[in-house]
Amino acid sequence: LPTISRHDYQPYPYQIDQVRLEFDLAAEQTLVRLAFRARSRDGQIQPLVLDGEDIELLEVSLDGNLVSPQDYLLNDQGLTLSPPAAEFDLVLVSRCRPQENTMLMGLYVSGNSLFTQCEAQGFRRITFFPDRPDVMSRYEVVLRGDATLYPYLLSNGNLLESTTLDDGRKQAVWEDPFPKPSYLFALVAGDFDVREREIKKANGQPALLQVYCDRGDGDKTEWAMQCLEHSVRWDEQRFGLALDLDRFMIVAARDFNMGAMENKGLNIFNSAYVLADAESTTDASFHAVEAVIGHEYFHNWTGNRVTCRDWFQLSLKEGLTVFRDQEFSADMLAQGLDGAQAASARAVKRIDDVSVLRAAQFPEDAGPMAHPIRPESYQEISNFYTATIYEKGAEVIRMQHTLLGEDNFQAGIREYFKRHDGQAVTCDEFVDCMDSVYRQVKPGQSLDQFRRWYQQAGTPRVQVSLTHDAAKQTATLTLRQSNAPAGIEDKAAVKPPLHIPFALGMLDQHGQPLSLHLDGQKGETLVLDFTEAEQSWTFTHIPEAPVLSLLRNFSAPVKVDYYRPDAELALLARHDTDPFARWEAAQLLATRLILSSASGRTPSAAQQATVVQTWHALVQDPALSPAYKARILSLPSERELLEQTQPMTPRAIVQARRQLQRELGLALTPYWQELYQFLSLEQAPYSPDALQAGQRSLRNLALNYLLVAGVSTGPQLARNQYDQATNMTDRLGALSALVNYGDPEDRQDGLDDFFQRWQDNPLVLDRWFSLQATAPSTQVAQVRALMLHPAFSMRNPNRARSLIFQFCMNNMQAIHTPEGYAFWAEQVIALDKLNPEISARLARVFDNWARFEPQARDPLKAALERIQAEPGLSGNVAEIVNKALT
Ligand code: B3K
Ligand code: ZN
Repeated sequence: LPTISRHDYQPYPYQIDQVRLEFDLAAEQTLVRLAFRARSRDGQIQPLVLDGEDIELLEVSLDGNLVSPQDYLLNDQGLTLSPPAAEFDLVLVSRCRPQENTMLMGLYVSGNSLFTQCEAQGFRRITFFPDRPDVMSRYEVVLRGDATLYPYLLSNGNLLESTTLDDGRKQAVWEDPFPKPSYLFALVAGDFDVREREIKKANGQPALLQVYCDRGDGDKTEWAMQCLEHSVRWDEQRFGLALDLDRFMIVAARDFNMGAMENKGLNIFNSAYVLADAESTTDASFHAVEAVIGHEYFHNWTGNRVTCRDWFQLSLKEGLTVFRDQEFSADMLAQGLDGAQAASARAVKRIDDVSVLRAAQFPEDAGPMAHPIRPESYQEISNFYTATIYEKGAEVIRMQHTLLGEDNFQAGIREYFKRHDGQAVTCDEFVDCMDSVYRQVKPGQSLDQFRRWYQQAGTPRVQVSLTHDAAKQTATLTLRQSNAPAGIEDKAAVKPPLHIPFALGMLDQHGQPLSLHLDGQKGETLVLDFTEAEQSWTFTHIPEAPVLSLLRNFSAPVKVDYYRPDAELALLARHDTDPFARWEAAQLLATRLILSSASGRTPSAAQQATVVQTWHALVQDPALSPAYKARILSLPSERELLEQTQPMTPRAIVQARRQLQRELGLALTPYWQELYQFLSLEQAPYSPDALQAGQRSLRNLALNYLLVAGVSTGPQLARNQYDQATNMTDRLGALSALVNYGDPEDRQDGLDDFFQRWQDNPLVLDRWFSLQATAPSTQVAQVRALMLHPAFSMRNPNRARSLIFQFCMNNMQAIHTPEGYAFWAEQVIALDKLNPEISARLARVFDNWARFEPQARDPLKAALERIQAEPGLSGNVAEIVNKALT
């Protein structure tokens, strides 16, 4: 497999201003006619290299002259031509076969419709083209297809005309006024329900918003439409960025590799992130729809108007756009609240985002695929749509936001669009813009050192120590940072210190917040510029030894090491005014207890009592919002806990976590019951708003504690909740409690009933598969049986994810067995034959095999070797497996 290096970047030798594409669409075969005029950038005639994969070349002509096959070079990667001049016209006809396209890259069939997915390198599966983000052109697109099958023919930009041809087919002509890279091209052909809304843009001009979905699902797109309108408003108000098109379309597809795709003016979505109604959709999914609709919409500026020069710069658009969607969601949650309530609402979103980072990105940074947010090399770009590029990338943007503050950050954003609108740029050029503002507001400082975040892989560790001088009334804080080698490229890496914005506060021994004084700065929270390997700060006006509240709001993506007694964590869990750090303290208390019992030590009675007393205080705290309370009373996820064991001991973690759940369920039974009853009282009409969603999630948490502890009233509460539910959060919450902790009869009755109710709704059926995939009672044999269920299909990524991925990732008891590992390898191989991009994601589940306990290591290694030995393995999976075994 060839490795592509960031430093090998060369600009494309030709400029292509205008592209015309004509499609004769049909599922079995589609004819594509491409025409463009190319102009050499330096006036020299150079070979014209066009990417092309899995498509048939039928005809090519240059300046009107047919080129015969002896005069071009065609192989499985593309076509090379010898242009007649430095400027010339090219016309090319090719054929592709959407029906046979199981990779879901390029033009493919989903349901009865045709969809495209081009990012990163799918356009080359549609036609021969320089399929790279720095070649930007204006597109005119003509679509022709059967009028009955494809009454809607959609592409990017504005609809110029829509006609019926003499042969009865439909034809539509689209023009996108903005130059774009090929990865943002899209077309859709099919029959849909459409929801429309006309809005006024910031400049007073009208714009048409449309949401398309399968016929029959049209009543489930109201929420998506609302989210889209909120996204437009939010980007106007918070970022000053207005919709630049007259029409903005979202189309839902049942078969989709990822969440969604930001094609200019024609976003194509996994239907899981469009369709929503109270009956069939959980609160969490409502919020996921909002986040993804926001994300794709925000790409219209951060990604589309300014795009990436090359794929090493992917985080330029993804990190920034994730940061934007996180802020959008937080602002929506905090809407109408102020002060501590708003802070707590935003903290809930922050907690959820940090949990994702820790469960998905920290392990990546500690495994063989570790890479900087701007990678140095890759073999298969689709393997680099990672938690590092997205989530850590967003943290790196967030740190710039923290260093600059909102107003200066927005000034940096304005500078970015002033300099680069319409261009394909690098991460460095983004930081240059932020740096230009930073230097103005912080004379003598710069973001030079900060740029190391783009170069270093690995999760830095920060060690904390504190001394207090009672006589001088000072507290001296010392921080030490280190970033161990990460990934297979990083063996001997020199890693100079990073610029870490480290937010902290202090409490006195009674839990009262202290006002911090440091070199003329004063405040309850201060952000330290932590730039050296070891650095100290002395705070004045501190009469007694303080309790540190560290890394407030998770101001940097690092791990903090600080030894302190449980009692201090308990104090923080009850009193910290920073809601994130407060949650963190409670989590850390529980984590310590779980990790120590997982490692075979019996936790002391005092240690257990501290956790129970803390939970006791929190469950009764009237000041906490329900959503926040649900977070702070939950135990850390298995994945986050596992990540902290060395070697990793999955089965011990599952048991130890379950044991603490049981203890908390038992010790606080009356409180869970009371909470449950109290939250069952109000029955306002369903809304996914923060208050209602918080109440439902807290009620489900209480129900889970009751069931896991075996409290006798639990199952009846769950059965009633299931039967009486008017929304999916209640229904699924009850069913999942029964499936995970109930007796076999309740489990089976619940699952059967759920199937009967929802068998015609694919997104809900995915839940039915997931529930069973992750149930503690499920073993490999049950998963194999479910794979034979008529509703199961490997070809639908959502279905494969709901059963196979959920089982391999989230059923630790069953997957960590010899049969489990063999099953995983078998499914990676099976999936690879259909859809390598998805298979490579499954392969990644155990790329960190070497970190597991000895009894897991050998069979996991054997399973990886089994995959590696498979003939005809895709480049996608090969890259993962080879790196894992290096
Ligand atoms: N930009 C797309 C990613 C699609 C990549 C597929 N290999 C989704 C997003 O981040 O918005
Ligand atoms: Zn994105």
